Amino acid sequence: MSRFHSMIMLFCLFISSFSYAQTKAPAPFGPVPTENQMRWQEMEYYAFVHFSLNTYTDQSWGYGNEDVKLFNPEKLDCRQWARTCKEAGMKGIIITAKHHCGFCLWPSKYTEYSVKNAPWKNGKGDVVKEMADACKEYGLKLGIYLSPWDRNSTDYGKPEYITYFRNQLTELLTNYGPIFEIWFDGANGGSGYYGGANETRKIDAKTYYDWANTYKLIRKLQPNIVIWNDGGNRADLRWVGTEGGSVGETNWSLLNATGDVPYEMLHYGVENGNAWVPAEVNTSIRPEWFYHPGENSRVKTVPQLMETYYNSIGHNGTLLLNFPIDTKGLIYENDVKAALAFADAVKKAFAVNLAANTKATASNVRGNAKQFAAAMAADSNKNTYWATDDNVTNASLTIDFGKSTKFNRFLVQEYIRLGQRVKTFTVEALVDGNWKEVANATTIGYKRILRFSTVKATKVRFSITDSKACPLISNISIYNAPQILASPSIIRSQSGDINIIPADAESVVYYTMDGTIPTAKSKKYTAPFQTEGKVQVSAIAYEPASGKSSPMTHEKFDIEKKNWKIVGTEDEKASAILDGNPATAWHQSKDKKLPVDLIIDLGNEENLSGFRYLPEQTLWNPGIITDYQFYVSEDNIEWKLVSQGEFSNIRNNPLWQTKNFERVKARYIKLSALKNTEHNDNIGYAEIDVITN
Ligand code: FUL
Repeated sequence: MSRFHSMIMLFCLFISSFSYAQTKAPAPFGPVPTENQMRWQEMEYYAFVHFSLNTYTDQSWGYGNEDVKLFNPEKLDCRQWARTCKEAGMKGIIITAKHHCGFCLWPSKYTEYSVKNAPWKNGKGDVVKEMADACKEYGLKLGIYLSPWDRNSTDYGKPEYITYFRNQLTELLTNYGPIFEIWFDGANGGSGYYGGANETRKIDAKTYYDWANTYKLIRKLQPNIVIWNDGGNRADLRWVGTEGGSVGETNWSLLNATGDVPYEMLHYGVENGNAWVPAEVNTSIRPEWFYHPGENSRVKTVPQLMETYYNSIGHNGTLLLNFPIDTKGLIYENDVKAALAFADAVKKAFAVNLAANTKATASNVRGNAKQFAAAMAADSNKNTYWATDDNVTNASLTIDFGKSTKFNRFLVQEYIRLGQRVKTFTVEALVDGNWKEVANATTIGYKRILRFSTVKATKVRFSITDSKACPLISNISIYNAPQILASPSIIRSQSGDINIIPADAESVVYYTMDGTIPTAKSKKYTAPFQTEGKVQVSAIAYEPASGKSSPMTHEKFDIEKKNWKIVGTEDEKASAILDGNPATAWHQSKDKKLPVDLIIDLGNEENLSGFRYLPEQTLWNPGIITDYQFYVSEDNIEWKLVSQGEFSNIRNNPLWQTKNFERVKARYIKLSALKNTEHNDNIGYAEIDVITN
């Protein structure tokens, strides 16, 4: 090489390193995640396991007086739990070391109410230890759920309990290796056994636990942990305001460090919040958290779980999916099947990234530098990103497939280490030479997945239409997910009409009423039809073009409600309670004070052995009953009390509540509401039903 050439080369090198140095990486904008939060966010999907004395009493919440002798799983196998979670693609397991009843799954030194006094392994067992070992074997991380509320402890409500609580925390965070997450349930205080006191103890959840010092202790013992706590006691992660399995489409990973956090803030985050508090979506694979044999056929289906996937991981959240451990000490086979089928469906949906190895160009590239080029969003490297110049808050990136390509999913990720920025964006497809918008959305965050009808196009244009600061996009992936048919829903109106509603218009519904499994050869549903008395209906949605069927929906209906009347109200809207439609509700008049009664005339004398209550399903006007009494009468004058108690966990998980009682003949029923979730007098009902035999 001549001297001249080498001089030119040196000059070029100098210029390029100069321009490289000129293109500074963007500065962080607003709050950013800690390393612990980042590690947690990247786990995306992990399990809860609910196991305690409740497993043996068919309860949602134990009172604290249940006998430890009940705990004797014949086949307890934490390796089966870990294997299932691993095969289901999960990255960790959070175990209910202690639920509200106070029973400890580990032999705590500080209480007698634990496995050490249970017949299981002659009191020598330790479920938390077995769980920790199984997690290690399967390469999963371990998390701990420790209920702050303890309905067994004599000291609950007194300062001594805080020492007890911290002692237990210290045991759990010292003896079982690294813990990735600690979970403190928001249910705090209320009635309980409390060492025999059998009373109601109220605490102020914000001050009683002295969380600031408890958090210090936790971080000292487990520096890499993330802390989950309910909204009022701000920690590292936030609840999303529902246990139904979704977080808002708009989902900022931000809250304010102090102040109240109403439902909207939990669900959507706070756009200009001053603290990084990302969302974790917790939901169960069955309606309830603990094992109830009656729910063995109510395990969520693949379409339902996929819906949850898109509404959690696809909405900038993580997914914490619960397995109730059964009485034997295993994850029940139906739940295992569902989890594996769900994992398979996720794998198939995201099998081929159509954006990989395509040409990406952008309307603006930061300093025209290679390191921030559009290609950085399509390079499958989470540490590189496409960035624009500082003053740019709208910009677009175009992916050129090079050929006509079918797709129906768009996945996008921000480089959140420098803050969450994007406020709104659109996705367009170039179809026959014209740009057609296929989706638009608000926030992105760590990960956002958009679903739309399958489109065939040569190019995709992703346009950020508003952003808090210059956008930083670390990944764009495009997929063509196979269609999955959702199960139809079945309702029966007050007059006895069965309505079967398919989830999408293109499918045909087939049904049976004799308990057999419907197929495309069964009776075709065309319009609502009349039924009388007790009936059962099973239905599937079927798509003729592909020959695919949905999972089956099965509903059992008790006696018809044709002659039922709500007594003591002229309000016609009260019929919402009897219309069979969970989406409609009725509320008692505002001036009624608790206890508030609802009386129903069944029209005939019936053999009653239970009742069911479904609270209002919308999030805005709940009026949910927590404490009740249920009476029956033959004449609407003399009443007999046949059931009373609480609807446990109904606030967070507003499911059908079923209460059984000794068989009794009656024509009138009265549900007396004693307390509600809001501590006021608002009382509402979506549905009321009876169980007869
Ligand atoms: C709720 C609890 O009360 C439930 O029993 C369950 O543990 C769930 C994860 O959190 O608030």
